[in-house]
Amino acid sequence: MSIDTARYQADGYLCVPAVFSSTEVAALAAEADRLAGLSALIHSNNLRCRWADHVETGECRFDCFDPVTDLSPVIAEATRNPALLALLEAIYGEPARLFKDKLIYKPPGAPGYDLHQDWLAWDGFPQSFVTVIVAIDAATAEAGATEVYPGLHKAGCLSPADGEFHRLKPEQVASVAPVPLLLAPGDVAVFSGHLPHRSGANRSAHSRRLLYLSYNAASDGGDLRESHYQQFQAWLRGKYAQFGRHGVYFD
Ligand SMILES: O=C(O)CCC(=O)C(=O)O
Repeated sequence: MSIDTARYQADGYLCVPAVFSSTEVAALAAEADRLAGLSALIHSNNLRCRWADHVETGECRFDCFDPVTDLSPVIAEATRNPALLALLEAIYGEPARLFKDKLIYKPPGAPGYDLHQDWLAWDGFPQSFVTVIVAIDAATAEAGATEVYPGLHKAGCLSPADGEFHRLKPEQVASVAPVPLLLAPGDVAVFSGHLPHRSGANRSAHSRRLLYLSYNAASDGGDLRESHYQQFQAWLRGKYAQFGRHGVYFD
């Protein structure tokens, strides 16, 4: 696999086809189905579950597990895929460490994601943070593929560095045309934590299941996943409490 790291540095993202075989993709799809059936786990008070309203009916539906690797040895194994780790090592010039792991289902009618950067101004949040998308289903424009703004990662953090999550304004990316990350099952995309991105709704008839795996360079904090999730869940508890929701838990 040849990895165009110069292109990654210039654009802030890279797509690599067929990193996962069709057999591996089939195993990931079966795992995604199995996890979607864990009805005792999928609860609005469970901090690992995220929800989104259907764009037409307004129905609130399950959208994402965050984290997911502790539920699934198959998905945990995918985060250690040798070709994926080689891609990250080429970008970093050193080994990568898993920081965060999400499985986004985005069923038909699910809304898109507002324009944002993934990097957050939290204590210890690694500068080397990148996100890897592993396509389980095809990410098409109709299904709401993630769209990135090439080169704008070079501007660094475009929001106040106050520890809050910020949506970006369209005028902050107006100088650049967005590029949809169109992926076939098994393809991978990697993008910088500072690369602005968004997505549209899923207007197709099929779910658009993608793994969103984030990593940091080993020398930039080492193994941070556990401390990240402690920090993230404390932050979530605070947000829920602001809305009077005190019965939340992590399971
Ligand atoms: O799944 C999508 O459409 C976008 C997800 C995203 O931008 C994110 O999780 O940061």
